[in-house]
Amino acid sequence: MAFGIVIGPRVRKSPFFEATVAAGVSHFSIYNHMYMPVSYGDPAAEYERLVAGVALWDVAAERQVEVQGPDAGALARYLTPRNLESCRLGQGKYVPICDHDGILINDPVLLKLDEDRYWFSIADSDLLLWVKAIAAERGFEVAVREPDASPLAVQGPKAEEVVASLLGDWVRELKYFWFRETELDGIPLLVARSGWSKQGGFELYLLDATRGGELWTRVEAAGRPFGIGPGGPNYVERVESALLSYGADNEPDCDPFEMGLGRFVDLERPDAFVGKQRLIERKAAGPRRRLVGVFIDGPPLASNQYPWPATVEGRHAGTIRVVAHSARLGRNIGLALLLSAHAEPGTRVAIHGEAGRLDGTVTRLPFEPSEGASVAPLTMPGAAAAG
Ligand code: THG
Repeated sequence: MAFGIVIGPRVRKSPFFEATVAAGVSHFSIYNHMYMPVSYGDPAAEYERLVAGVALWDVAAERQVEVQGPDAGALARYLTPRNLESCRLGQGKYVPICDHDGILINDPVLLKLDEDRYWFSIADSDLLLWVKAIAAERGFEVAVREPDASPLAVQGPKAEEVVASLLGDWVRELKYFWFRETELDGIPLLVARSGWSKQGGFELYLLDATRGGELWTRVEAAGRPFGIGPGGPNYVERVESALLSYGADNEPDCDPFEMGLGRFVDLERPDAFVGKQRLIERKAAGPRRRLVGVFIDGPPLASNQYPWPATVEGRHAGTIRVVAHSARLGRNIGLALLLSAHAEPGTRVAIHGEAGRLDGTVTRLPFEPSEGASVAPLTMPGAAAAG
């Protein structure tokens, strides 16, 4: 393609921007009004580092929405249908956020920093505006703001070695989604065991935006013996792992049940939360659509012209949101948002991509390697070279 994108002040730069340019970034996406690196020009190597080594990602675009004050906990509970009773200080939780109609409007990670201070580490929608409005309209006594916090992800099976060599062996004890504040030679950080892949790893939230270059350099140096290299949220791995990409996988009117997030919605909670009544009705009615997997026949596929329409027996059945060629599964896979009647595993769908018709088979998520191809299980990363 012969076009580019203008870099200007309206879209924000991450504190790691210069470091990523120096590291050879080739492609940015735009996420939360910020440039987010997604590739350094060698997708196969970037995938391989993630599943068999260790990768360094600038995910500062995962912006934080801070709520602080006597009503912070009450506001956090009011904002999500998830039950937060078990959320301890130092713990993170994946929390769908819905509007009053029960529609999914973001799917952040919530971090409980203190009894009166929480962060929502947000996906790509303007949650800050929403939280400010709900807090003010409901009279919650809180301050809502965007703190100076910019995650840098270290992902992959060797991430623990890298982060332990950088920060100490205590990081090995951090449980999934838990975090701790620390510093690295005076660079203030929050370290969490989390990240948008199923390969394991950490997110180092930089708490001083003036020190992005320094932190990047330190992590790269600590990672060098382990073969660290730059990357970004990896679209092939995330399709294989079926990690939800808000805005890509959903339509603007999808609810959490349709998106497979029903397990994070607690309708038995006695207290009020945004969208509760409509979520109760939606649950009772059953999902109109469902996010499912599809195995797509034919040679390796890629596209940048989503979504693709899908039909069953000539009739509209929904859309294919994203496709990828999975070397580990030895086949093309995709995520599809299909009308429930056509979302049963085994359903054959016709897919209408820009290069013509393709055929696929619906499968449940996460993808099961046993259904079809004879390949290594997904829990053994690196078993197959990335194509
Ligand atoms: N890390 C941080 N902030 C984020 C993301 C992140 N903000 C944006 C985006 N990612 C939020 N969306 C997700 C989606 C999925 C997961 C995390 C954030 C995730 N899901 C696991 C799963 O679905 O299997 C586990 C969920 C659970 O069981 O609690 O990890 O990545 N800081």
